[in-house]
Amino acid sequence: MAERAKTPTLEQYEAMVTIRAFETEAERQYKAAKIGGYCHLSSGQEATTVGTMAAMTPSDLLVTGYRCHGFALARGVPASEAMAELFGRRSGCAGGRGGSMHLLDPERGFYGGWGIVAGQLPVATGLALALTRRGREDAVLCELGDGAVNMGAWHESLNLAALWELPIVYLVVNNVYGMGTSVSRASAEPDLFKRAASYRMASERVDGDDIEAVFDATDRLLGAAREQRKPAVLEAMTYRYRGHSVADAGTAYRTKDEIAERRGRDPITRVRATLAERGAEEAELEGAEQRARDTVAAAVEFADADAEPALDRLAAGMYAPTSDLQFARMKPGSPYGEDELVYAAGLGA
Ligand SMILES: Cc1ncc(C[n+]2csc(CCOP(=O)(O)OP(=O)(O)O)c2C)c(N)n1
Ligand SMILES: [Mg+2]
Repeated sequence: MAERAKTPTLEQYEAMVTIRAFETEAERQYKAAKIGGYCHLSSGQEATTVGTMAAMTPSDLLVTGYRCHGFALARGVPASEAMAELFGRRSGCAGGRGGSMHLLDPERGFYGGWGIVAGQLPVATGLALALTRRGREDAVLCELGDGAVNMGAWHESLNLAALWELPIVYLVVNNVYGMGTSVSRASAEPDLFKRAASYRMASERVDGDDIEAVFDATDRLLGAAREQRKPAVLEAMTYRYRGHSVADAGTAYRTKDEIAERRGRDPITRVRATLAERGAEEAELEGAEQRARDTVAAAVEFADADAEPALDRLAAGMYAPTSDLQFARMKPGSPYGEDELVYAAGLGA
């Protein structure tokens, strides 16, 4: 395999700045009513996002929760297609029918964007099983929040992944809070990575604002997943600057001092300083920043000009092509169906 450039690279810096600019613009567009539904921003978490994505190969698979804009961008989804999805437009990466929480791009190995807390874990675990059944030497990276580790699906998924030796890394993005409850108030074992021990699974914690540390840990764990089918948990310690969603000011459950203190050790500023120390010219860094702004401005222009999805696409992709058979089996009188419609009978119809 070709030697990879040392992290952080200028490209990774540009990716981080692009994510920050994208999120800032998404909030603005939401408040201008161009974006509907929910919208969760990841500003502050860019080192975790870009560092983990840099360790994935093109044929690895990615599954995330709903705070997914940054992951989609870092995985290679064009900003125009991600923004069009937020706008609910037809060129959006989910056809304009998923919105902010359900970004999707299977061709780039990105299987969503999931709105139900921990709902992505069984899906990701199943994908890892599919990889082994098909004899592929790839791995799944499944992102989840600190709030998802108290859900049943977490335990069920980790148990099976360990038992069946599945090639999967569960990335717990610990940004200190769920919607408004801190990890220390929600988790009896607040060192979340330690919970993997219940399943005899490898796990570690990393400074999620240190892109080199994030990349190294993810690279190592994904490597073990691919080559030795060793699943793992990686807990990345980071912080979200904005509220839980754009509807939350984010100040009712944490102090302004705390937010200011975290902003004071911003991961993007850290990467900029590292690159400068290693010899990057100011003009190169500013060039990356300008390209990021241009990319996001063009994405908004693209999304705004794009059409809404056609009405007849509303149910497209909901059922597999074999679903006619499935429904025929459920019809009254079929071997698997009811003789009469139970509901209607119950109602005396
Ligand atoms: C099953 C389920 N319960 C509740 C919710 C509402 N909800 C959305 S996000 C969230 C908190 C999740 O926090 P965390 O996992 O830490 O992720 P973060 O938002 O910090 O990225 C909750 C309770 C949901 N979407 N799904
Ligand atoms: Mg959280």
